[in-house]
Amino acid sequence: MRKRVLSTILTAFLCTSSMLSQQSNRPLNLLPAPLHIVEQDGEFKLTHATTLHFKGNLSDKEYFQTEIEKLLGSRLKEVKRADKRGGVSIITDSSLDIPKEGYQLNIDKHGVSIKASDSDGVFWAIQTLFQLLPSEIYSGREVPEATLPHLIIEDSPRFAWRGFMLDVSRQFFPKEYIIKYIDWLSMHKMNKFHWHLSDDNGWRVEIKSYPHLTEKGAWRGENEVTPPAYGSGTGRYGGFYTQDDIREIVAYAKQRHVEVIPEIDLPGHSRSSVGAYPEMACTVEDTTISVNGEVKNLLCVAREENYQMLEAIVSEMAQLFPSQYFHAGGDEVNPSPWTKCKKCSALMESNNWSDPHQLQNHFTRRMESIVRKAGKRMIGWNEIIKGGELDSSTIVFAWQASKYGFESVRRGWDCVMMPGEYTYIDMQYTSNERGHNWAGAIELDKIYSYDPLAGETLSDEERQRVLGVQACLWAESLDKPARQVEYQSFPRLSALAEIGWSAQERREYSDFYRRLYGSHLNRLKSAGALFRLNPPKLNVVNGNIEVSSPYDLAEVRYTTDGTEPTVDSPLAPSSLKMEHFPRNYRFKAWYLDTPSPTIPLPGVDSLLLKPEVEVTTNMPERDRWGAALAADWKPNSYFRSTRPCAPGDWFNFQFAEPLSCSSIHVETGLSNISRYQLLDGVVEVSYDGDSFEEIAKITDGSVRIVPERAIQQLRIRVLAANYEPLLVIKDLRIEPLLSK
Ligand code: TNX
Repeated sequence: MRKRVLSTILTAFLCTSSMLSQQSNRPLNLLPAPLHIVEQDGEFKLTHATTLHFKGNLSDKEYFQTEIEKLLGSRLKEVKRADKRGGVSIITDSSLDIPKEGYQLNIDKHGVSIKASDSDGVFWAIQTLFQLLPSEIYSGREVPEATLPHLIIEDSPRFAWRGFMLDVSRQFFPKEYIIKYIDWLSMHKMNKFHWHLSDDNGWRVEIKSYPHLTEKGAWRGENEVTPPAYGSGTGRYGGFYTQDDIREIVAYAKQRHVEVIPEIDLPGHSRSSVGAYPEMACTVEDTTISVNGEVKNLLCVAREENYQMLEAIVSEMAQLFPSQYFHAGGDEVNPSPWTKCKKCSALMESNNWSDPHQLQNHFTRRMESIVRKAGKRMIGWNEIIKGGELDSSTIVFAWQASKYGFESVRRGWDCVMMPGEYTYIDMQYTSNERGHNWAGAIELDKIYSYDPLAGETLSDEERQRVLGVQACLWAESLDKPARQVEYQSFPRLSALAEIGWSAQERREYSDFYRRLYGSHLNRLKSAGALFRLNPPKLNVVNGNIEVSSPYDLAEVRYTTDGTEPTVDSPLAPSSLKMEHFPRNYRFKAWYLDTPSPTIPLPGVDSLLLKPEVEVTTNMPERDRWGAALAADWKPNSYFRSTRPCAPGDWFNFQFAEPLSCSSIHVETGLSNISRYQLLDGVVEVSYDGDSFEEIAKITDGSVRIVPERAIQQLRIRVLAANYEPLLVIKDLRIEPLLSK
């Protein structure tokens, strides 16, 4: 038999036919890339007649059989001894010399053999095996038989912590949705689900001893204890998980080898709990606005009853979550209310503290002992290393930068790396897509390029303390469009999975990209996950538009009239002559029926008109965000009111000369996260400089208007409050008259 030692790096190449085929074929396109793989000629057929010899954790057997039954229509017949004529043998044996979570997988004419020294290893081997099967293994649709390629794989993870955090406070995700995520994590060999269960905008875990936390604290709205925010609008918005829900999710995750780590975010980001139990806050009339725009969002750290309450909460949660870890938050505390609070000030004085961070450290130390008493190890966001020492068992989550992780391991604490600029998948992919951007845009190659150990020389011991890596998905901008949460996640989580699992020397972006487009997107699709497809790349050279596809044979379609391309729009050739008004070109790629974002030609913003204009408003202005900023033609400076908008408010643009144009895009609010928008208003124009007529309604932040002739003024008029702390008005985007 011809044997070839192959690295997936050399062999994986894009093969569209395999992407679309029903059978698992080469290239294998395993993701995350395994440590060692030897591909061999030949195939083994998995059929109804294949037997199963299993030694190990019965939950793994049950999982395997259930999934195989969905694929083949029946379970494999179980036998006492491995069937040499062609069976599946799965053996867990702690005396085997196989690293933790690692496995050996052999497929040859005798069948499939999986060996591991622990049950995790068996489960990850099963995930590899599933990637070798037709993608129906993920959709649960039946196929008559499945072929598996002959091969030898030895595999084990680079890091023990391969995590994903989901914020369910800013937006609530129902139980069924969390369950889907658990499946999607486990298919990527990701093993930690960090569940951000409380924040300013909602407390999501039922606590029997403090029922108001969810009865009141889980709901936002006009007359609720937490004000509307992040697209929650005027109605009552929210939800929570009952203790039964939690037990169900935790058990489901356990069977999929995903550990669920709960977080309640304290002592900042506590608007929802303080709203439910106001006595938990300092007794000051506090108007401090937190980074996320909330007031009264801090617990009093000097109120002794708070610690009794937290002890009760933590001990209830400790029963629900078998994980050894408990995340108690600690991020973004603005200590100003503490400095105004008598009790907190007295605590500082009696300890001779001069820095409010010492108050936070006091809180952290108290939480450490509460968490320890409940039998758990505490985790906190990297701010907790500021105010003093910590218990040696505490784990630091480095989110602001890797350097905080490195500092932690040098000071003796374990850390998990999740620097915002690489692993915060709430960031937008590119500057014209939805998402946060405080840590920059994070395209797929950017997240993939992250190496948690790069940039610092660590001793062996320090390196061991870097437990791994995690992606975080904050939910402020996930309210729309539907399933934006998946769009933000995939395929960036696929990249993160590989950072966590694959040896650094096995990682190469173009190889990852080929495996992703060659097979893995198809797996995601079968598993029911929406993903963001890389858009085509465009270049304008000497009047020619050059179009490069995101992957070979991708369908790229385009329009020339500014409308959204559809599957019926013409296919774009790789080079086309520019024959229309540049701003009216739109391009879009498809992967099967999944579209990429729509891309305009680069550089066309420079064609927008910038006429002389005077702006006025009745709304109070603040120095740094005055009305004039809505007419400086700079996209990143704009008007911010100092209060929520109210009926009757107006904002006026008076043009120095009558303005002729083809259209005007009127935009309120921040486009990337759609906050501070006008949700009920009108746009009026004045052709004669005197009388106004309504030309459009604004119900969703922005609108494009097409004036009939030259206009002298444009006015935005507010009809209703926006239930936001303020209103943003951005520069008009004025399109010149069409030449074609
Ligand atoms: C920072 S990350 C936060 C969150 C926000 C996030 C938005 C962290 C510990 N705090 O409250 O949701 O930025 O990206």
